[in-house]
Amino acid sequence: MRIVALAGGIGAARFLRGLLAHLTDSDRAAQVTVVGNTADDIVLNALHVSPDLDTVMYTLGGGIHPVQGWGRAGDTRNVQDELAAYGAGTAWFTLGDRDVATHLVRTELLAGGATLSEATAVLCARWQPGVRLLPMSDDPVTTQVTIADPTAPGGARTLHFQEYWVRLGAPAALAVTVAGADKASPAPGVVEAIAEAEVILLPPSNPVVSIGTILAVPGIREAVLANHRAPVVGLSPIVGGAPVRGMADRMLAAIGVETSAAAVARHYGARGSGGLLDAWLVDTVDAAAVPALTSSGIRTRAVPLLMRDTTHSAAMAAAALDLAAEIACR
Ligand code: FO1
Repeated sequence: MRIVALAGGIGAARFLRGLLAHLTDSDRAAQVTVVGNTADDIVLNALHVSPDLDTVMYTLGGGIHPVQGWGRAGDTRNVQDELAAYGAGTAWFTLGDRDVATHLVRTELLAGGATLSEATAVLCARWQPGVRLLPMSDDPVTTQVTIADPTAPGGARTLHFQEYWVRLGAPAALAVTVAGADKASPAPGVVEAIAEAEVILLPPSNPVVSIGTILAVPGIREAVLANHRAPVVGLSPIVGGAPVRGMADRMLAAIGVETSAAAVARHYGARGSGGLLDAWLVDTVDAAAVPALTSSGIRTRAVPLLMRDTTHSAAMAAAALDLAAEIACR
């Protein structure tokens, strides 16, 4: 079975780990292609960091820092400390020593003319994540967030997403822009993978700065909509009115969407009325949303969505694929 997932960072990576576990247990031959968000990418000390690609690669490859959900397990911070001693680091963004090696390899490849896709393939050759990991684009796309700042001209300031999220802790946001998206193209293989998919999954990632940024690359949303054979099944990143992790509530507020499992589903839209979703999984605490969403054309089911361990995320993946199978047999 050909599965495509549009993936952001930690939530998506943990879900994908469950998906692969479920596919193995159920002995279902499947090729999983992950289209990874690159709008979080940042260049620091001349190193190109791709947080969402690395989180998927490390998580599925067995190298992730298990508590942080980003960076490498067992990492140290000697480079970070030495940079600080030179007054040359970015203290608010931690690059562990092992993680730096990943960015050195990626940056060296890019400097030699490789594309981000080519560099990602080289890194994945080591990590063997068990999925085909494709950047959403090889072109520069950057999420920027505008916040109120009385000291700034016009009373507002626009920041790189990482500075907004990591340095400032994601205060209330006025706007989110995906710089460069309009000039970007889908990376090689992305449109083809979506076109040939038998199931398309939207894991529990941030609807605005992970899934939204992927869909902002011209051609990607269109490819999903054009594939009428593949059920599109999403899993809510919002449980009981709050994001399971991260700052999705502030990002949703910035685009005028309520922070609820139902509102995010409506934001993605029902396939029947020009939107993306055939089906949507909400957590059991949000079961009250099931009837209205289902009658709006999005087949909805309530299942536990908290990924405490791989058993939970595998069960979520099973529920998503079961829903997809139900729809495919429609
Ligand atoms: N997140 C933090 O909260 N603090 C950090 O210092 C930090 C460093 C970092 C380094 C490499 C990397 O791949 C990710 C890192 N992240 C850090 C997480 C990152 O902000 C998020 O993974 C995504 O960009 C949002 O999902």
